[in-house]
Amino acid sequence: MTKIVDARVIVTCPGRNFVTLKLVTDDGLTGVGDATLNGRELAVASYLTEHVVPTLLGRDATRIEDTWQYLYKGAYWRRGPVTMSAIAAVDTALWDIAGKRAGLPVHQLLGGRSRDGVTVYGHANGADADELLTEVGRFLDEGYRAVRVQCGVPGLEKVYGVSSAAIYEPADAAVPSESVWSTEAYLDHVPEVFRRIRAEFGPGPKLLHDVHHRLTPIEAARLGKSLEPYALTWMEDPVPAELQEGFRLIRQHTTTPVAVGEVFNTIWDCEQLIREQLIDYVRATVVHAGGITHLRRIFDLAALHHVRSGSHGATDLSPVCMSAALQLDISIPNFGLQEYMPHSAETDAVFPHAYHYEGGYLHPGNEPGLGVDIDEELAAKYPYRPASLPVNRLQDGTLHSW
Ligand code: KDG
Ligand code: MG
Repeated sequence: MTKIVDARVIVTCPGRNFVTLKLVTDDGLTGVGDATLNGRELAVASYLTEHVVPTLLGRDATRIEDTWQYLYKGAYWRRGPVTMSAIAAVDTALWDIAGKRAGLPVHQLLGGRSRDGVTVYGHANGADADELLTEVGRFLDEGYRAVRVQCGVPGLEKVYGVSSAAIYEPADAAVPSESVWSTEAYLDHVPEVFRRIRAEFGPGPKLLHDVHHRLTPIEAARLGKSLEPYALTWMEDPVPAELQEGFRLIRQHTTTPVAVGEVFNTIWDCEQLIREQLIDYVRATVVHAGGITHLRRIFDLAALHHVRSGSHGATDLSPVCMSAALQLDISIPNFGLQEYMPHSAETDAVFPHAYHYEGGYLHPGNEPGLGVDIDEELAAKYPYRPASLPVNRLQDGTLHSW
């Protein structure tokens, strides 16, 4: 038995907000877990501080599964992003400690490497198709094999995923900013953008597109059909996924592969999607889906049904989450793709990490544990700043999914 003797919840804003849990054991090991929930950071920090930390002190750090069950079943109130992000942070930190105790990277505890590197996709975007083509070319020159493509839509001032900023950051104001959306303008524009990309770069690059939950199933079916000639690797979040059956309708109409899951927090959010093979990629990730323990459960179920992983990796997931996600990516049999958007230099300095990018792949490194830490002294220099995700309205003012 090795006891947890300290548990610190660290909130820091090196360019954007992150919540990190750091656990310390009586034999001097430390472990870190990401608990960042974009725009709702303090809710998870408070859940951890008030309700979780008091139950951790004195607990056996080697009992990872039991601790997960204790926090999940013991709360009585199951699921939900706040609870599951808090559980994820504890679970991730315990895996980190287990790896350090064994002197092995966590992927060695998960069965070892199933591949040599983790194929990642980058984000190319442009205000118009010309700008976008230049960006796609830049990613391909940097060695990326897969590129997510987002383009401005004529007549719409702001479109999800399109920005001139070097670092992706949608949480742009303390009180949510608002943008205006037209499904008609969007559906009219997107196929031509992909036609131009394939005409310029040929069939080689894997192309992805994020719809960001904005369509109905029949609209998504139409989009998928119109994109079939351009052979996308996936169409992401075509519809909000609360209604899992909604995906059946999309499936009946198009062979464009479907990816979904960045807002999922348990296996129950995707159980039907996976079991009925209504999707091709499940994009849940460590921090929001209950940690390494629970995400591996999701990926194992997915493997039975020909569904691959496609973990979320936006910049609002800290390098701690990325380090943990890479341990799973490199080891599971049904890996698909990993999203990768480099963090700012300030964030990288607060979270020194062993993973690195090379020629289209991320490599988790071979450090014991997760291969990541938080510099607490530096983190303290960046106090929390309120920041919210935007909301989206139709042209007549109706609130729509963002
Ligand atoms: O916090 C929300 C972002 O992580 C999300 O908008 C990013 O859709 C996203 C993606 O695919 O990375
Ligand atoms: Mg997305």
